[in-house]
Amino acid sequence: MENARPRLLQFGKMPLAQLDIDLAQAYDVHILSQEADPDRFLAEHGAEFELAATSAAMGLPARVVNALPHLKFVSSFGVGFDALDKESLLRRGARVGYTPGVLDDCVADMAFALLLDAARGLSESDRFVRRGDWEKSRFGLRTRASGKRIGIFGMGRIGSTVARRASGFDMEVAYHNRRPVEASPHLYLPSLLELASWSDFLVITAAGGDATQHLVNAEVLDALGPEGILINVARGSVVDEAALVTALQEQRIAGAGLDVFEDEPRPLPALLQLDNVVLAPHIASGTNETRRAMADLTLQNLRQYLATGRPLSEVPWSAAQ
Ligand code: 8YV
Repeated sequence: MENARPRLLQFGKMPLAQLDIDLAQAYDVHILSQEADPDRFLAEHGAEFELAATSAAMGLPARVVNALPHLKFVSSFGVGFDALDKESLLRRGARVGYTPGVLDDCVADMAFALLLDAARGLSESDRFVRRGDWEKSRFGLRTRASGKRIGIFGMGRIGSTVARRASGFDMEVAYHNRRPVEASPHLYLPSLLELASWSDFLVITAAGGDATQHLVNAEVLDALGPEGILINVARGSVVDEAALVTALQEQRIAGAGLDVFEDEPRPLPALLQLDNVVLAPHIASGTNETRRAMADLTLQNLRQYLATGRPLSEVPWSAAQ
């Protein structure tokens, strides 16, 4: 029965080891990154694959799509699809599945973890205690979070989950989005600059990609101002990281909490020197429960594509929509 399993090109190892096992059980999997010479493997075997699997972090570059002339479906583990090469996938006519909806809670939790940490200096205070500084001095006073204004850039599923968390902290909520969200009860501000000026905390939950590249720039950070705190759980590309470093160094904003960076896993070295920023290694969806739910949807998308020709969750620009 070995050969009855559909062939699947997996771009690399998945962010959940069990998913590698699950995929290998259901499919005749070849992991491209584990081939001694991936380019040669693609040249020799690329035409044998109709199915591929990847993650939001790994993405799928044009170089790989172009080497898979019969590619029909890609199942991607993650909600972001900015690293999947849209042009080559559209040209190929391949459909693309992804995993929205199942990670909103954990990503919103992480936004609040970073927000509270950046406001109250939790990570910094941990370093303070471990260094033995408590016996020598008092930890400085920090910023209150509850009751403050939270500005959400990107009012999609994750943004609105952040807004729900904010109500538990008695915060005022406003947002900016390409267009107002009809069902949203919150204040819509028509520009990111206005949102930043209005906010005590500016939380980024907008999708990455060309449309949002560096939208959070020096001007937006100055609008957020010296009491303001920036939180990013979306994509590093949305923020001009060099401008952020300067704003933090010059204390033109009060602080930041970042789960994502322009060049992962390499945050700008200057960030590592600053105490007014909390850094996390892109772990917002990184709980056992959520990663399992993402894995299940990745598998379900493959199964459903094979059964019906359409996955359960398909990226908005996926072929023939
Ligand atoms: C993933 C993410 O953990 O879903 C996304 O778009 O960025 C994260 O949830 C990561 O990209 C897994 O590949």
